[in-house]
Amino acid sequence: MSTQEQPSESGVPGRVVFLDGRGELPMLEISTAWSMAEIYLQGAHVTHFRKKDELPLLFLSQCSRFAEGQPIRGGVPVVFPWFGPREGMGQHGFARLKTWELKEFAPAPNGSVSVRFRLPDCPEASAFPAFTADYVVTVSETLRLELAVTNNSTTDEFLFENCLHTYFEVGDIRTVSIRGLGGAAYLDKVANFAQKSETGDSIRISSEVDRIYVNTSAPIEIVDPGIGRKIRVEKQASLSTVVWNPWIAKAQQMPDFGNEEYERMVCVESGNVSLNEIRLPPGEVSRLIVELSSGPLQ
Ligand code: TA6
Repeated sequence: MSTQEQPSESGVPGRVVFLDGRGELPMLEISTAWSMAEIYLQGAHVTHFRKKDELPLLFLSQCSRFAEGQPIRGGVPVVFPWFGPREGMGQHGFARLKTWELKEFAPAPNGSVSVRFRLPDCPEASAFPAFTADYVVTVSETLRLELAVTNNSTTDEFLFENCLHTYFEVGDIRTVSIRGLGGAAYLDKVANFAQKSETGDSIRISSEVDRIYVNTSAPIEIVDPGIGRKIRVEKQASLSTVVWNPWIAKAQQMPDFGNEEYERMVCVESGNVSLNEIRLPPGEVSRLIVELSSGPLQ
């Protein structure tokens, strides 16, 4: 285990500790004046973020696996270069299953800590044009995530999907409202991907919900009276928002998810999936940015 500290204006150091986490998987523990975070190198997976005066912002299943090449259930899975199932391949791409390289970490004078990871080359990538995928996590009073994909090909465009598949901790899903998607079109996976339109300004969940909202760049608010918290999801270069709660039956079918855990989580995911697939020209860069913030309900 080793520790790196950097003094800051606030006098409290932004601190990065390297250690072996669950399943002996290497991870970083980051502390700042405002917050704590944990990031596993497998999948560059943020598994924990908590502001000092709040409950954890991210949900992590008590039943999650922590084993090489196995997806972690909760936190922020990095979904790339495809979303959903793919013939003969894993669900949600291979990026979340690889051990990303730690390229740099930069405690800043303002007390925030940024860590940059790079997806190493791997056999699965050979099916795509040459690309570089970097992921920068910035921990402060907010959690800022940036997935930058560069098409290194000089001839071929790079078709891919990206999604930061964020699992949020909530008090009781039955009392939560999700705002910001009023009027947006969506694909309803529970109804065989039927195309629908969101009629209400506020979404409530009382059964399995699995919706891909398309052509929407709107910020989302998760209003949680159970915890007495409002979470804000702001995004850049993202046209898709996915809302998912497995509810009872699906929860019971997932071995790495507790039967009752659907009550304490909701996924609000930001990226470009399905109809919003990215066609990145040669030499261009795609930067998906998501910033998560929270505060008490007014
Ligand atoms: O983003 C929603 C979704 O596509 C759901 O359909 C469900 O499969 C969820 O992702 C979880 O996927 P995972 O591969 O993490 O089990």
